[in-house]
Amino acid sequence: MRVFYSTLQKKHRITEELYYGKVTAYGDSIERVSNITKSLKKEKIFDFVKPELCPYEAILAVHDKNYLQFLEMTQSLKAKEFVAPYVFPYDARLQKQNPIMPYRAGHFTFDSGAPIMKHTWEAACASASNSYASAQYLERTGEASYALCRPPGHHATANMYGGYCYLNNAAIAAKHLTQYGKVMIIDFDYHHGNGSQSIFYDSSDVFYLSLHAHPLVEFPFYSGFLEEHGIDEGFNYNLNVPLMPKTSSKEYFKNFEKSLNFALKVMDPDYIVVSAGFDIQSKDPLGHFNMLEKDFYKLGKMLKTLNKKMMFVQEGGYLLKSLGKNVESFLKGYMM
Ligand code: SP5
Ligand code: ZN
Repeated sequence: MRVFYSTLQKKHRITEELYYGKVTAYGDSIERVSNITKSLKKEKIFDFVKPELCPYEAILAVHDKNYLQFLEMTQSLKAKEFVAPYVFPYDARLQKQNPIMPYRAGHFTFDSGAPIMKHTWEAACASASNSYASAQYLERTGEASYALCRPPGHHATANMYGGYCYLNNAAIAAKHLTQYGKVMIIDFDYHHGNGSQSIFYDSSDVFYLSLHAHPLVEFPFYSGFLEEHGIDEGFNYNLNVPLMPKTSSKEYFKNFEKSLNFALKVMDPDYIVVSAGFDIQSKDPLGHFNMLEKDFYKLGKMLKTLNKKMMFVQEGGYLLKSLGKNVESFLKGYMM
């Protein structure tokens, strides 16, 4: 299987995040990618490819122009500078005044846990180039591939970053594929993909299905509830399955199969983009589900039985000890 990955992604190096007012270690460390590449490179069945930089238009198809201008501008930060807003707009009418300035970054984020540094934009573009390349490859060859995206993407909305995400990699891939057919996003990250949901909330071109920890008790708190079904054209094209922390793998699979069957009755997609978050693994520092290596294998196998054109986009997953092995197990489950 092809793995799209670029070393430029490691230029986004953040050490700390603000969490409940306290400075803690940044969850999206560069070791996450090293860990995954190490596991996959041991196997001859994975073929690493550095993608071309994806066209600006492909990003613009998902994100607002002034948001992208803001992100681009942060390249002029000094080597050790970070953008981390502490003030957030409380009135939409006040937001319009020249928001493209570091001290008005609160305009473009919902979260104080995702700082920006000099190379964030470059790394985010490299990361999005993986999923774009996967989408192109899927459309041209029908072959599945794995986009080793980091920074991840599913929390990024059209005009806001947060949850370690700046550009929505899965949405960029899905949007590209809508030119060729109907698309379903299946998101199994521990956290709800509020960005992916919001980007396609009023559209029936992309069905968004997500299983995640209940937003009453987990990040991103303000979205991911069962009642969110989509609006206008997109009504019924959004399905959230919030599950309580400590949900067993057995219960998880039951919910997965049930919700997937329901989604497939609403839409028979030509393409499936899987937002693969491995923070559902047992003992993940950010997650409280209990998926083991063998469960990821089973999950991959189950997706294979759908017999659809499919691609995989890396999202979360923070337990370094297991991350690489679980990614490998999941992809092997799909391949074998
Ligand atoms: C892509 C993805 O999985 N994003 C998750 C973002 C969650 N952000 C809040 C997590 C804060 C964790 N840091 C504190 C560790 C406490 N043990
Ligand atoms: Zn997550």
